[in-house]
Amino acid sequence: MKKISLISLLVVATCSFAAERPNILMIAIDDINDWVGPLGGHPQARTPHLDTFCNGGAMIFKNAVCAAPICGPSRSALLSGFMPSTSGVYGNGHNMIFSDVVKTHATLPEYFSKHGYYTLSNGKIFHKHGIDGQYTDFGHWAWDEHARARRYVGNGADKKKVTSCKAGTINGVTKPEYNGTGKLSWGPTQCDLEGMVDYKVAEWTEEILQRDFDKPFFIASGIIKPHLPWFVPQEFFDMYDLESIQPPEVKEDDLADILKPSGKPAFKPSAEYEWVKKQGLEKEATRAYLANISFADACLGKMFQALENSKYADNTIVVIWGDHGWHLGEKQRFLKNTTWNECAKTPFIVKMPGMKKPIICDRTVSLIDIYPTLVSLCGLPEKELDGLDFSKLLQNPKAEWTRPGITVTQSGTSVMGERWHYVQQLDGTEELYDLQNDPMEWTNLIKNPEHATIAAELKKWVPATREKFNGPTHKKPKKYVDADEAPNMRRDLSTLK
Ligand SMILES: [Ca+2]
Ligand SMILES: [Ca+2]
Repeated sequence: MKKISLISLLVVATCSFAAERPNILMIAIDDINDWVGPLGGHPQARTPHLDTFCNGGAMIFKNAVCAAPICGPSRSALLSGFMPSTSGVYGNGHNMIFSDVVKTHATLPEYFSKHGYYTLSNGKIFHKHGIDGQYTDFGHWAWDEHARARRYVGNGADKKKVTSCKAGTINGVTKPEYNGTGKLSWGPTQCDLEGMVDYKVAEWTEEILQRDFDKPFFIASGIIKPHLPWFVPQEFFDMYDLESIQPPEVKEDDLADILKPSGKPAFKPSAEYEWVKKQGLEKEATRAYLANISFADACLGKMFQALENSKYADNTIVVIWGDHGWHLGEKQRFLKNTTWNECAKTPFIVKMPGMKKPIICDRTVSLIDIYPTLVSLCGLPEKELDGLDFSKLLQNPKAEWTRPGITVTQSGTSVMGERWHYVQQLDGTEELYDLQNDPMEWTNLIKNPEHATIAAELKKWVPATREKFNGPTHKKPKKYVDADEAPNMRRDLSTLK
């Protein structure tokens, strides 16, 4: 008898509560660093829509980090709620559905489904994986409704204007001396804004926001740019004057003070960096990345407008995150997957209903904290996860916060404090930077005795153990199928914690 009455009480409580629960619009942006207006990472970055959105009321986390500085592991950590060191997901080849801890725990969207939300996604939210070389796992199994904007031919580059390191092509001209190794490529697309996949995701978001829902919703919309290749419509390249573009300042001997315990240099310049330098393309590369960010911003603008025009404008929490940062020459490299500032830090912005002005928060939150925080903000049952609930920071950005931001790679750990940044590689290489006086991380202070205490304090946060990944190796399928053709992998939510 007692059991029945408890259940009926819970049902009543859940129903009356459901009406007051906020909706969630979560927007992911792939490979975006802090070159956006609200973060000020590049003085020339133009993100008018994000600027307006933040000026209208949002919290901007200036020192937010990713759990891992590359797509798959970063997203897996955010969506599972478990750090790479807990799940064993360190690389893009590691599919979290084979991780022991993820097998028994609901992912973020599954947990919201399980507790009365209707969940929907489009675009890149989960990292896609091939299974057995046969079919594609888009993470579609985690959502009540999953759509996937399809690729269009016009999303490709205009061949007459493309630049590609591997193809040895610069501004449409191919010569043997242009050849390089690496992944950089950019240029205008054949289609305009309306033809782009990311714009289709924004249009889908707009349509969804016109629907009626009988439950609170959790919408996740994923923007792929500024992920390579940097192919966006010409109008976004035209927003920037090439001659006056300012590439990041690079110190040519920057890596000389990062030594392995053996005394040998721990890092060397990357192939992409050498190619850009040799070809004198610093300005072009910087402009291409900025153009891609402005394109992503245009897609964001469409979604912001759609939310504002909808009946959900006043009861929806908006969460915007980039999955990790990106190098554009700093530390003599391009791309991602490093433990430095440029890569570990990532844009992270939260708008709560009722926020009316931009609020800066300096606390070192992590994307791993999104899951427990949304659970708390939406009144779902508390769940044990690796992240911390930062909802108190949304009330008071100066509230106490003792944990640094921790970022784990296959080969090292970054421990980000508000001022000090400690980095350790598995081979024993260590770094310490004073971000207040040296934001570019040019001077490694690890050998400086007066900083030994601060280094030792931060070092305590390096994960003591690292789970190994036990799942099968990623096998790329012959063809990535569209989500609606992918097999049904939906999990029984009642069996998941
Ligand atoms: Ca990414
Ligand atoms: Ca240095």
